[in-house]
Amino acid sequence: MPFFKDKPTGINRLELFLGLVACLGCLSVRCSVAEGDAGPWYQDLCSYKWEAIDQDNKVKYTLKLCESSPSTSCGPATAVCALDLLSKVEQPVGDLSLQRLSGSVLDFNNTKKCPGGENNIQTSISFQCGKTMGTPEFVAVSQCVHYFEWKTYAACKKDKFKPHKEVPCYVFDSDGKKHDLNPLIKVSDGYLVDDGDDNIDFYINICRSLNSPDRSCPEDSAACLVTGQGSFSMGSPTEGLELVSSDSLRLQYRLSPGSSRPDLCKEHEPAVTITFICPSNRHSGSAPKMTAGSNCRYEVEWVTEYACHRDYLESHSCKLTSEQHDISVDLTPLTLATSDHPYYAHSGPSSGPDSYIYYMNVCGKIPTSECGEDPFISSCQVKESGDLTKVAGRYQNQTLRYSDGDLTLIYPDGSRCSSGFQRMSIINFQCNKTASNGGRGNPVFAGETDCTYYFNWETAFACIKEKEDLLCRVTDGRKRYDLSPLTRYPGSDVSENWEAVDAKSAKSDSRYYLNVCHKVMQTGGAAGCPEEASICAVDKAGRNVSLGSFLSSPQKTKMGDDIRLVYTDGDLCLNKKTRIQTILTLKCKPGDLQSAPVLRSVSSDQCVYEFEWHSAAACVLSKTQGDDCKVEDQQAGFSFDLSPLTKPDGGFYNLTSGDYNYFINVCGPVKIGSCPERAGACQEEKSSWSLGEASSRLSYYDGLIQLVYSNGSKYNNKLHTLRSTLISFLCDPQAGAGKPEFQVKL
Ligand SMILES: *[C@@H]1O[C@H](CO)[C@@H](O)[C@H](O)[C@H]1NC(C)=O
Ligand SMILES: *[C@@H]1O[C@H](CO)[C@@H](O)[C@H](O)[C@H]1NC(C)=O
Ligand SMILES: *[C@@H]1O[C@H](CO)[C@@H](O)[C@H](O)[C@H]1NC(C)=O
Ligand SMILES: *[C@@H]1O[C@H](CO)[C@@H](O)[C@H](O)[C@H]1NC(C)=O
Ligand SMILES: *[C@@H]1O[C@H](CO)[C@@H](O)[C@H](O)[C@H]1NC(C)=O
Ligand SMILES: CC(=O)N[C@H]1CO[C@H](CO)[C@@H](O)[C@@H]1O
Repeated sequence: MPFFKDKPTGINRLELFLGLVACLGCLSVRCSVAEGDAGPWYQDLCSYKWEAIDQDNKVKYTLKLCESSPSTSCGPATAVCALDLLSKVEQPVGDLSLQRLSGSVLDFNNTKKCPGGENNIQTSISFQCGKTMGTPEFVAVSQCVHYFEWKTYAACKKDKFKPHKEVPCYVFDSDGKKHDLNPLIKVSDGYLVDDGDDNIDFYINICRSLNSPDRSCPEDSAACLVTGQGSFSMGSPTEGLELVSSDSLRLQYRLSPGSSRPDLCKEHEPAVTITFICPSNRHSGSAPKMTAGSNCRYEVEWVTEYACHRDYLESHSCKLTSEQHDISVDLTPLTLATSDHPYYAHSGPSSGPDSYIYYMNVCGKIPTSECGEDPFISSCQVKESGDLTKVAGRYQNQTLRYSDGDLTLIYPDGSRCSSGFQRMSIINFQCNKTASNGGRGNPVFAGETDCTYYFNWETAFACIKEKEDLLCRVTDGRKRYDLSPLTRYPGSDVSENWEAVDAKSAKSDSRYYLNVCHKVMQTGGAAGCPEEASICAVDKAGRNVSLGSFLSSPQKTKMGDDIRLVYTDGDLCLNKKTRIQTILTLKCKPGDLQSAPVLRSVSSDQCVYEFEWHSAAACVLSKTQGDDCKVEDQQAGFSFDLSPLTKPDGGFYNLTSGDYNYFINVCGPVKIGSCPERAGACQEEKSSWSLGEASSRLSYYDGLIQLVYSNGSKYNNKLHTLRSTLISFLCDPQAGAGKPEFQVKL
């Protein structure tokens, strides 16, 4: 049954897709390579003004590293300007002319003495080798010395991670909260943007040029269109990341000056806008998705947790709470008592002269006094040959961070190294449900850079329960599927579980609640379901049985085009030996995201439940259009012909909604009464309006088949919007030709 929508704004996406198709057929481009002027090793950082915020003291710092850099508001002679965010008083804390570079530490002295101290006010920036341009991080202020730490490729030896072009990749929001996309930057290669088009590939990197020798993208490109004809730059990083709102950020790429525009862009200047969105919940991280692309202007949307402010990702305790961080992590079971033996890890060849032992605790003092009695020492470095000990980190100002899947604990404030930097330990926790030591596991030394010590630690207490979402997609050659539109979340539009229908008996003993790639929500009839269950049966007696959990991604079936999602590890079956599993077979049903799954069979031992689900979410992702009331995509393997629905000789489907009668035809005009000529849909009350000229151009978009009629009669508003109509078709083998239903009028 087709239904239709009267909607003036539904057509952009379709026009944009056409633009993409028009981009094919092009020539290769050469780009000019700008030579950087010789300068200090941190020359690449000179082009920008940098900011850092001391959240505790509410001070905002602005940094101007070089003469050529943009000035801070303290004036052109100031290298570091400190603004007290509460009093709004500004103060230089480092002069450009009083700079001193010793190794990787850059100091800016000031002429003023520290009140009550010996030394002058000054700033000390400790650089470390990093893979990206990085950001200055405020570390501490002590005796009027303002310490910053900066991990940047500029500080690496032999230009190890130096890109062709990179721009600053962080931003502060109006609350002074930092949003940092540096972790998303790829040192080599990039991200494939989900554009739904099989004929082209669109690659992007974040804030940095793509380094992708295989795809021969122009050297400076950060967005690259790869077609059968070649690879074309659609833009380079030119400006840094911008803030759009507290939960969205924007990055724009333009062609670098001097490089020529690809022929396929004709007179249009290529431009790429990437919008990063902090998901409203911990669930919705996704791949970057193209939302528009015409005339060489591309818009990409990316939902990622890195777009969220860091306070959302981080805590300074041993827990991340679902209230503040939308996720529950609790490492306190790892904390040792004073009578326990400390955790430890070795570095270097065991008992060699450069061998160290690191004693550790998690979120607490190590139960040993090798590094002294300071009550906050949580990481202690002991040289095995000799009595050299150093504090490698304290838990007092620790940071626990969870972002797009990584859980790290950072212990700062260890003993100062010769650079002035305080030793620091960073532990990367990984989930291992069967870790040794009763699930606690042990730290393993992973490396050291400039007084920062890295450890890996597999433990059962780092198993994050909500990690599932990234796995709800299926890729099969060039065909892509995504079941996540079926996932239900608390607080979203539809915040109830799916409930399956029992095909065998209408008055079944049990009700079946399920979710897709996610746990069942413990609400409504599923309130008593086991927490881990992704599908749960509740019988008349109120007993709730897990029929399986989401532990593996959906797969394409070996035969046919169906998607199979298997939930395993449910409750014990009747034999009390094996566990129940559920097989969901999803079949493409264009246009239908509403239908529920149907229970098809239960094995006699009640160990295997099989459901079938007809849904548009199981249709191949594609954006295609076709003429003559037909649309097909051979690669994606579909073909639709709606011409049998066309009523000949201006015939129509008739329906009534409110005070209006509507007459519509499919892929052809209606002829009735005073309806304007050529109208494909017509609205009638006392007089008649065209809701759009008939068209036979059919489109397919991720399982939805749509027909747009535009250029209808003028609307009664200021802009005199022309009325238009969007007809969506829902596949229903039983319906025959069906009849239209009215949806919304906008
Ligand atoms: C800072 O400058 C003062 C003189 O203005 C000088 O006495 C002091 O040694 C300098 N400090 C550093 C660390 O360069
Ligand atoms: C470190 O933690 C202490 C106690 O929680 C706090 O008073 C201090 O401001 C913190 N320092 C920094 C630099 O965060
Ligand atoms: C988990 O830890 C156990 C014990 O150390 C080890 O045998 C196993 O290989 C680990 N599993 C993974 C997936 O690393
Ligand atoms: C359309 O349907 C309405 C209500 O069912 C009816 O009153 C009207 O006569 C029909 N119009 C035509 C042209 O069939
Ligand atoms: C709408 O009408 C204008 C002017 O007649 C025309 O240029 C345009 O192509 C029409 N749009 C469509 C989608 O038919
Ligand atoms: C709310 C509810 O009824 N929960 C029950 C689910 O099933 C288990 C065992 O079958 C019971 O222990 C719960 O009380």
